[in-house]
Amino acid sequence: MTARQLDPVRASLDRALHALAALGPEPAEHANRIGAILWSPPRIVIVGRLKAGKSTLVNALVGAPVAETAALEATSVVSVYQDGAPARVEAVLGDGTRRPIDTARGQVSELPVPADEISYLHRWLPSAAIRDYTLVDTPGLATLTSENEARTRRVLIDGYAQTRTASVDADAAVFLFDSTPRADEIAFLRQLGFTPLTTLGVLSRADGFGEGALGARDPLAHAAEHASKLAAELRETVMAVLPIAGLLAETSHTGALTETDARALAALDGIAPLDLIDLLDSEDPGAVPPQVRGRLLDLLGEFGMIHGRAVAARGGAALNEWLVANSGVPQLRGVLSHYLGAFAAVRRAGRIMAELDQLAYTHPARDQIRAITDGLRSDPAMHTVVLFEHLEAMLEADPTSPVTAELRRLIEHPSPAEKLGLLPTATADEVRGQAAQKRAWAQGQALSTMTAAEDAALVTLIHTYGLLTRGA
Ligand SMILES: Nc1nc2c(ncn2[C@@H]2O[C@H](COP(=O)(O)OP(=O)(O)O)[C@@H](O)[C@H]2O)c(=O)[nH]1
Ligand SMILES: [Mg+2]
Repeated sequence: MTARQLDPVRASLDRALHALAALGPEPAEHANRIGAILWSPPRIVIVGRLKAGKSTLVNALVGAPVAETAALEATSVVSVYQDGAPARVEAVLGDGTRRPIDTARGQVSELPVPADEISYLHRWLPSAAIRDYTLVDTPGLATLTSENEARTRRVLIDGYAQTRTASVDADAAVFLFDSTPRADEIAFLRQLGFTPLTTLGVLSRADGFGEGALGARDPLAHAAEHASKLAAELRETVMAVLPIAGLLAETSHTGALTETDARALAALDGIAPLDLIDLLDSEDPGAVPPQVRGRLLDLLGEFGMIHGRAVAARGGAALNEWLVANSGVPQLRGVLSHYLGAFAAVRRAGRIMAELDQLAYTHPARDQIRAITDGLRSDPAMHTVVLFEHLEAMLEADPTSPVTAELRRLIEHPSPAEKLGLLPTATADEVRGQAAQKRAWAQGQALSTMTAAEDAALVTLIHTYGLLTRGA
């Protein structure tokens, strides 16, 4: 593994684990266990109400129809999708034991034991799309079935505290809602314990937003406008809100759309939208037979059928491209890999620090281990990870403290100017001046802190502003 190109954070943690392993055979076992966390990609969990479009989005992101969206038994358990060959599925039971499961073209039709005994399904499939992060599909919350909600909670929240073995240990969340999220959904999200930097909002089913495909307004544009309003309202909970038409993305990213489909859709051109929707409900034989119309509706939805017809005349490839462009998924992928995935990796590094801290308290070799963790915390490569630890602690202790806001800004932005709340065009002198001011402010705050978390965070803030003052 050391031959692999390491990012600086992983390289530092890897060195620390090697130092731990060098302390003896028993510490080496701990190093291996913790190393498994370091070397598996961060996990992004998809949460939201039943029928919000979670599994559809997973299929679109993975690029294959792997997540069951019909009312199969498997939709009622948590599934972890990880890059790996050969494609296979295991059921992880409550006690951590694993059972292989038969699949038909990747789909699970039958569970080997009752859903209640399964903590989650662990699914491997070779897919470059999930190389950098693993996706976790959940059954859904606060809906018709309280068992689904209980299962989601158990594996994400309760499972974590009780039995580590049967928990999925997610590092970030994508929160799907199809209108304005309800108070209980936001409460659930807060309970998951993610920071706003590791939580992304998705306004799903954008193709049917507002009055839908037949309304006076374009639903995609309407959804985009609503999403930016929600992003401002939910600023304390999510990093952004993106509008997504998961169905359009699933159809175009999984290769479900054929040339024949495009031809059939093009043959429906010229019919007024309202008449087209009526036709979809009827058994009228028509130029395009009812079962073909039904298939098109499943693939494209009403919006895709009405507005895709003109594009379909140019062929399947053109229609596919149009679906991708209107789905919002390319933008989502960008945010997942550049922001959410990156912050999830920071959180994962923080979890490794926490594991080492635990050993530094409990292990007989605690003094040597403490030296390793102290070394890590003063390593410049680990700076963002340390700030993130403080942010998590502050969100719990005092989310509205100005210290919390400062930590968030420092982590969120890559450039020194923006880290300090200046415009990216600020001069080096302005940056140094602002850093000095912030440092003085933090020193003042440190004289009368409200909580232990704030006390500790301010020590790090003073150090950070000090570095920025010196232009580091
Ligand atoms: N029109 C439209 N339908 C969608 C979209 N996303 C999901 N659906 C449909 O909504 C239903 C529920 O989706 P599913 O992904 O299983 O929801 P889950 O319960 O959150 O996993 C399925 O019939 C999907 O085809 C979307 O973006 N647009
Ligand atoms: Mg589902």
